[in-house]
Amino acid sequence: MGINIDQIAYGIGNRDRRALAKAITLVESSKTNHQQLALQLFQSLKSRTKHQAIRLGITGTPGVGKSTFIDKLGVNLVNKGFNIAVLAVDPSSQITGGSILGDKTRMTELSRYESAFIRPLATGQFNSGGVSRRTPEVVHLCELAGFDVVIVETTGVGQTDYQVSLMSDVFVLLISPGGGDELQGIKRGILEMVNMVLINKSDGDLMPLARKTKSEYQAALHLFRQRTVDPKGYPKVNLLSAISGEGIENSWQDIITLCNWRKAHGVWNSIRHDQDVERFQFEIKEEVLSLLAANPSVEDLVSELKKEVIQGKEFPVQAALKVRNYLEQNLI
Ligand SMILES: Nc1nc2c(ncn2[C@@H]2O[C@H](COP(=O)(O)OP(=O)(O)O)[C@@H](O)[C@H]2O)c(=O)[nH]1
Ligand SMILES: [Mg+2]
Repeated sequence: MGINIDQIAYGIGNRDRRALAKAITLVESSKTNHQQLALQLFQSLKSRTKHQAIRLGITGTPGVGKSTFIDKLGVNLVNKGFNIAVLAVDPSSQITGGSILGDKTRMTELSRYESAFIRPLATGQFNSGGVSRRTPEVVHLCELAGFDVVIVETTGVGQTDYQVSLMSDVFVLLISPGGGDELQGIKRGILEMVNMVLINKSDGDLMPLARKTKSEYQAALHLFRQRTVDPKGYPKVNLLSAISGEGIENSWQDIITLCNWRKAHGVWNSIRHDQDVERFQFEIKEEVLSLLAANPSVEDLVSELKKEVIQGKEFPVQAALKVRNYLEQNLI
């Protein structure tokens, strides 16, 4: 396949969806020559634009209403004149091997609009919970392509909440109304990451329970130290009915207030810089590990040591130190 980077960059600048789709495929590719081309593409795009989007991460258990929410919020934003990119994952795609139909159909409204771009996240080697190693670059690509809001939907499997929080300006947790048990079961770490908790399905008979859940979450979040990068009152806890649309505009205003406050207080960019450094460090580890995996003598040593660990002849830490010693003597 002949790939013309200038042509793709030009197409992206002209809002050509096919050019953007091609670019995403390139960025997600693990082939070395594709990675080089992707780098060229980023350089080309960065020389043309400094555009920043609002990057929105949405997490919550399957069935809580994330896709319904994104569909409604997206339509609301498109009607305000914004361009929206959605990078979505369908939990069933892990099982069915890549089909995103479930989610596509659930964003039926939004997908009708010219100014909305909905894309399934690649499933692959690094995939868990729908986030791949290159998803942050895909988000960045959409940003450089001029989208005003880039939304990433994840199911929070494994480490994905953390990863998505690193690629988001605003990280939103959707929960459904439930008793205190719900709060007990929630991973504590996530409450430290989120900027907003939306209690979805706050409608019909669930309304009283939703209000109770709201105060429980407010109380739980109160126990955390006020973040210096957030204004008072954040993380927000709001009631939402994605189906009726009740609470969507209100939550969007809270997102805007948070972003504007951060820009006015000089923390908008510093948060992004911190995220970039984290990502850099993560990538170093990945690169070093793949370098080691590609070295036959290291691989032999590692598989030998693995056996010894299993047989109880080596402690895990001791075995790792042996690998380190080997590297010091032979590679570095
Ligand atoms: N009652 C009610 N049901 C909702 C609401 N939002 C979503 N649902 C329903 O919950 C189910 C799962 O929604 P979906 O958006 O696919 O959840 P996701 O797995 O988190 O993306 C669907 O049947 C929706 O119709 C809501 O605000 N109220
Ligand atoms: Mg979904």
